[in-house]
Amino acid sequence: MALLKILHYPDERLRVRARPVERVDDEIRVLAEDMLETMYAAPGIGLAAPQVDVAKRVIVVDVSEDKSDPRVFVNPEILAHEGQIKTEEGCLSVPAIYEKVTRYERIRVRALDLRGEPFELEAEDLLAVCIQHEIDHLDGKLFVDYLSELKRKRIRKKLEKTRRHTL
Ligand code: GNR
Ligand code: NI
Repeated sequence: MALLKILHYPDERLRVRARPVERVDDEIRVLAEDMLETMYAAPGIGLAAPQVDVAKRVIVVDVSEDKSDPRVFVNPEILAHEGQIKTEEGCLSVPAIYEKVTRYERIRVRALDLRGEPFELEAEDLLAVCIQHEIDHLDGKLFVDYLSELKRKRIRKKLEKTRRHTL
């Protein structure tokens, strides 16, 4: 088990489109375990591999209150969606910034599990929002991309400033 370092906006590595996993092997299983550990330690309710500088289509999610529902999705795809929901989002790669984003309210997702077996899942509300947020990371997209250019610019300036302090 290992804690991984989380990249922060505006790091360009968060903008790379992650590559599909061709074979779910031990390397992917270790990555998923390390991502779950990193997510819980943060703490967060989701994490995508590009956030820890791995350009592969792997995400982990746990929206339970007691870390009792870890889920791993390899090569996730949204097959169908319904409704819209506007919720306040945050991101471990955009620390201390919270803004409302509109997402699908219900989604049907297909992915591979850690044995490499395909599965499908219906998700709604926070779980659906979190999965959409994580899949966006796989496509190099961040929740700040849904905000106005002015808001995004303010956030970028703020994070560049705090980054200079912590370096
Ligand atoms: O911890 C997280 N909380 C959160 C809240 C609302 C919508 C999405 C999220 S995901 C975020 C962790 C993260 O950055 N995942 O990529
Ligand atoms: Ni995020």
